[in-house]
Amino acid sequence: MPDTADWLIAALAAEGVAIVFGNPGSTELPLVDAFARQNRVRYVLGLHETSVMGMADGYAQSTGTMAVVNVHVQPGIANSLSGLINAARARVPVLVTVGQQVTGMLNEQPFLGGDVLSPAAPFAKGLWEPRRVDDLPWVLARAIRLARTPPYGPVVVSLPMDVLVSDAPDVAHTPVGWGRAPAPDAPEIAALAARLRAAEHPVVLVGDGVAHAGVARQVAALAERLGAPMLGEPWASRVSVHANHPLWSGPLPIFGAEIRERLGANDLAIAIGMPTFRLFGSSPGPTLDVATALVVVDEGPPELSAGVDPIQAIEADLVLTSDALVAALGPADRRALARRDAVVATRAAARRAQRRAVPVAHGPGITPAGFARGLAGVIGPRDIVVDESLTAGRALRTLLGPRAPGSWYAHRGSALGWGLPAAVGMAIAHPERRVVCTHGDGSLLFGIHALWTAARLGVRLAVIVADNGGYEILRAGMEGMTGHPDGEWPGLAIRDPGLDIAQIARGFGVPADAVSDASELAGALGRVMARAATGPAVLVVRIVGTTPAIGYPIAPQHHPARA
Ligand SMILES: Cc1ncc(C[n+]2csc(CCOP(=O)(O)OP(=O)(O)O)c2C)c(N)n1
Ligand SMILES: [Mg+2]
Repeated sequence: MPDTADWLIAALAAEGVAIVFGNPGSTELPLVDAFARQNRVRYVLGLHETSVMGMADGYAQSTGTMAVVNVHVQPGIANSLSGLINAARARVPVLVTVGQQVTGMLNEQPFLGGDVLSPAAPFAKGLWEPRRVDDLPWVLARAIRLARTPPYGPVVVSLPMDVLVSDAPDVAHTPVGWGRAPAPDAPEIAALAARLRAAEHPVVLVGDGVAHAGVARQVAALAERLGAPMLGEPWASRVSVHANHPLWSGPLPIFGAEIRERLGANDLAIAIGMPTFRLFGSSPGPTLDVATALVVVDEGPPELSAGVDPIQAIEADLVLTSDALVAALGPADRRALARRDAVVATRAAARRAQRRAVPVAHGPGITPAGFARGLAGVIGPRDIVVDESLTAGRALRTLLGPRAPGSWYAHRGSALGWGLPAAVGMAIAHPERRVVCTHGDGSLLFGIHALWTAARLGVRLAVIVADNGGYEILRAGMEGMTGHPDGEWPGLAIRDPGLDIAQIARGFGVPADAVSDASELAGALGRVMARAATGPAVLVVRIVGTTPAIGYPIAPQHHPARA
């Protein structure tokens, strides 16, 4: 007679789940045993929960499916929290199952039990602990449906051991499919179309939600009919609209004061599929000038920051809403065509200037710009790029030029250690494509365990590590905060001893090289890319030179060190 663990795996298979990413403990042994009894759902082991969560995140983001994770009791969920933060921020549907002690023992504070839900509560859309086997079917159905209802996000289900080893529920799981946001109201669409038509200088703000909903074409059509520039949200992690679109004008900045300035000439901004606005920190004054009206369109309640007050908010399905808006707007009028020509001309010139502004390296060392230039020379349009390279890769996006949706992913959450595991998850999902992961040395260490899974599965993955000996972004932030370019601070450098990342990678079973001479960079990059055609490979690039000072999350005039 199959037990509940078999039932659970069959239920996941019925939902189209092909892989469970996990790290087991004794509470998970019945499940691990059940995995061995079937071949519909694969168990992929990660050696730390940061890797498990990151792999699931990358897998889900790049396939547009829900990922499933299994971790071990309180320590497992505790180690998963950084991944939950990242998944929640990036609106990734992930079902996290977590082992639990026998329910009857929970009040005794036993070794393997405790509250596994509360730690995840700030990040999960919903959390459940079925205490009777009869509760598992409806809990699972509700959890999966909620994760897959926009805005997507992680959900958590605790799996007590006594439930897991019970006889299976006598109902088979019926797939719950995907939820959709409601259709927009026709009068709302008409009112918005009228507003957009009346605007003198409209601008379209494009969030990651556009990529999630697959409405790049409609959003570009909207911008074309308005003759309006398209700007990406701050901290975008996806290519929402193909960046070679002539109206694409790059991302918004990350401070409110900068956004106000950037949108200062626009009397109407329409923000689609994004928070308005997720800021890096505080800056003086409001985020939008009174002359810039805002309209928000998203699949859930608008995520507004302080003082941002939209004149209209539509909470509805993005496909239906953008289709309806394009239809309601009709073809571009003369004013829109004139605006379009002006935007196209300034954008083309700005793009050329941006590329020219990336410094050309001189001397034997590899500078951040040299690193980015080298990479841009070897990354192809079909490669999937996963970027957590922070300062060293800053120019990469500009130099790479336009990327198609699904070929560039960046870190959206704030918890380091997403990039490498996410890249491994994407490489598992897309064996037909090469994945290129660009990473900082400091951030790499947070998710380093994923290298083992990459080696174990032999995925086609090139990991290029910018080794600048520490946390350069924090040093640049310290320079911005204190005005001192070369002070000595504790906690910002990884030196004495430095890391031998190539050696660490080899320890995980991944071939690795290091390069420090600019004249050897192109050759070394060529070799790691060639190696990645058949399995994972690492190249450590030693970086010289610093990056310019960056803004501190509290504007300098509020900080005593600069006052
Ligand atoms: C889990 C977690 N811990 C700490 C931080 C703070 N933090 C942000 S950036 C950073 C350093 C990143 O260093 P590296 O990846 O080497 O990039 P670099 O700044 O050198 O370009 C740190 C420690 C964080 N964001 N997440
Ligand atoms: Mg670094």
